[in-house]
Amino acid sequence: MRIKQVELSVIEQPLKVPFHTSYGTYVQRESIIIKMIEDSGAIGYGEVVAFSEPWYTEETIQTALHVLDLFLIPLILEKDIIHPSEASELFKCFKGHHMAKAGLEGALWDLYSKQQNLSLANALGGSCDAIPVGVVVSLANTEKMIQQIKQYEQEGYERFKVKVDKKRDYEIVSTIREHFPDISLMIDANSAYTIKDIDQLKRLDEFKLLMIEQPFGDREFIEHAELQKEMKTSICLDESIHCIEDVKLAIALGACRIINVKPGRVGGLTESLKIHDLALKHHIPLWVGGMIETGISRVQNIALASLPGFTIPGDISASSRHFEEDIIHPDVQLQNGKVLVPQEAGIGVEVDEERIDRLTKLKRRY
Ligand code: OSB
Ligand code: MG
Repeated sequence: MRIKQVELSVIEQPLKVPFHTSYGTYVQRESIIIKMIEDSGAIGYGEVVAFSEPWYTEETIQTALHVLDLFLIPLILEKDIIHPSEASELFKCFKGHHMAKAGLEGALWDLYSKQQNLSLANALGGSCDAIPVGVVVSLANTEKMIQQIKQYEQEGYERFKVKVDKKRDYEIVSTIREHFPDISLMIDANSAYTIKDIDQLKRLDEFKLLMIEQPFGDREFIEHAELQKEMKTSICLDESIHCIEDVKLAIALGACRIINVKPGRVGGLTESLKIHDLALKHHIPLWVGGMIETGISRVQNIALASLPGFTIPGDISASSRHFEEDIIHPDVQLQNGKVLVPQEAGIGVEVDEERIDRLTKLKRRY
């Protein structure tokens, strides 16, 4: 593959309803859509999943534009690239900025699988046709969270992740369990706790949660290990895992029993595959996390989740969970609690350029 042109579109979409986490509230979503054109005229799409603010990781839309512009795009333009993993090797000369790198690498994976006439899922090594998925319930008053779960249960979701904060964790989880004694339920703390809160967290052991996601800060591997030793409930790491070395560290220390993989956070699909193979070897179940992203990332995430190590339903909700309309056709929909894995070559869906243009605030061509 010889990359002739890269186009970046910064788009902005309002969320259907504000999304509350322990970090703060998201009301609109800015994203960078990457369109890559190869010599043959073939087109690949990727997405940079950084947020506007550096709450979740250090990266933002603006830092991503900066490193794409000055450092990453020049590395791949007019180079012969046989396989997307070569790009992730090239990118290693620049530190960090995983979401910017993953955006480009995603577009290369789309181009590569189109060239090979394979679905992205097959190109990655996945084989199933449909995957069970979960949904995230944002922080709200408890009554509203119960209503949300009822609605999502009717829509067919099989796993429910509830955002909690330190003040209301017990109240939220106990009330949900009273109403839904048997659902597959987990919580995501987004680093709201510290090691001093171990006793408070241990009280949640009685609710048979599927897992507790990222209770402590992202560098607190030792603290997570201490907590995991004291709790029956599995700990899952999200923000802590930036690369395969973080997975090795987590396994060596016993910092978690489950890992959430987000291609953007770990620098792309190639790194996600490495993490997959290592986790499989160590019997660490995986699931694919969500970033309130557009359909381009959603279908990429579905392809990744079709690999055998992804045994827990991920945050791969339908397009309609966050947005009135998606930028892909067909958009992601639930069928009997599952989403279908696209079978066409590449990401396997049409990208709606017209809609992207309507949402675009800034466009750059290289
Ligand atoms: O921690 O998984 C997270 C959304 C924004 C920032 C961080 C996280 C999330 C989610 C995913 O929980 C929500 C979704 O994509 O539906
Ligand atoms: Mg999380």
